[in-house]
Amino acid sequence: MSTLDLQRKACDIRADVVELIYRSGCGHIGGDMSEMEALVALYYKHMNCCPENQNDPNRDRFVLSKGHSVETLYCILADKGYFDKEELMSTFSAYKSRFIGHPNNKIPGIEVNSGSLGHGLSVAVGMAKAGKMDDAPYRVYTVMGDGELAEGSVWEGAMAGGHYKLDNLTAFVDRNRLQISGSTETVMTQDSQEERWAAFGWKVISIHGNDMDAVDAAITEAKLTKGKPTVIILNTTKGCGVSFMENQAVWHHKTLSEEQYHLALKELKQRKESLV
Ligand SMILES: Cc1ncc(C[n+]2csc(CCOP(=O)(O)OP(=O)(O)O)c2C)c(N)n1
Ligand SMILES: [Mg+2]
Repeated sequence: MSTLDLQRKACDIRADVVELIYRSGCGHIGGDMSEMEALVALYYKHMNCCPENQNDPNRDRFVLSKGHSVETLYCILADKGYFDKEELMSTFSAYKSRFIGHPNNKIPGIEVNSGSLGHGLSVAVGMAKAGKMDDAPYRVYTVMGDGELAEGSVWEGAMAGGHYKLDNLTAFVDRNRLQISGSTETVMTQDSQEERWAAFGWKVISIHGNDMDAVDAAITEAKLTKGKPTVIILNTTKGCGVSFMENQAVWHHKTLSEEQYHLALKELKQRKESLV
C-alpha cells in the first residue's frame, strides 16, 4: 500500500471507531485516534499477518500493551476479515459479547490479553526472545501509552530487551502527553524519553506519530536495525482527526452525542477528501 492509501485507510478506520463508540456508548476514543497511524502502517503494510496465517508460527506478532485502545485494533481486524464487522459493531461491550472492552486472545487476530497497563512490553520481549531461540523469522511489535510508562514493569522489559539485543522487537510509545485525567507530567515526569531508552540499549527513533510518511519510514528503519531493539517515540495528538477531541483529556473515555457523532464523521470525510 502507498502512503496515500495508508492515510486514506486511517481515515476509514477512524470513522469506524467513531461508529463503534457511538453505537456501543463507550470506549477509549482519545488513545484510539493517537495510535492510529502506527497500527494502520503495521497492519496494512509492514506486518506479515492476515486471517489466513493466524496460526502460522512464523506470523508477525502484535501486542497492544495500552489495551484500553482496543477499538482501533478491533476495527482493523474486522476490516482485514478476522471476524464479522457487523457482529463487532452491534455487540461491542454489550453483556455476553465476546468483544469486551480490552484485548482478549479468544478473539481471532489478538495474541495477548491486555488492559492492565505495564505488561505488554515484557510479553513482547518474551515472544521476541523465543523467536531468537527458535531462529524464527517473525518480528514482534508492541504499543505502549506514555502514561503507561509510569509502571515500573515497563522498565524491566526495556532492560531485558536491550540485554538480549532483540533486534526482532519494535516498541512504540504513544507520546500524546495525556493520560486518564490530564497531563502525563502531573503523574510522573516523562521527559528525556530518548535518553532513557538509549541507556537501556535501544535504538531510538522520535517522530511525529500521526504523520504516516514518518511512521512508515521509522518502521522500515527499525526492521533494518541489527543488534538492538528499536523504540519509536510517536509524538501524537490524543483524539487526532476530530477537532473537538484533540488534546482534551476528557475524551480519554467518552462517547459521542448524536450531534458530535455527525460532526466527527463529517470532519473525517473532509480529512480523507483533502488527501492528495
Ligand atoms: C495497571 C493499571 N492501572 C490503571 C489502569 C487504568 N487506566 C486505564 S487507561 C489509563 C491511562 C493511560 O494513559 P496512557 O498510557 O497515556 O494512554 P493513552 O493516553 O494512550 O490513552 C489508566 C491509568 C490500568 N488500565 N492498568
Ligand atoms: Mg497518553
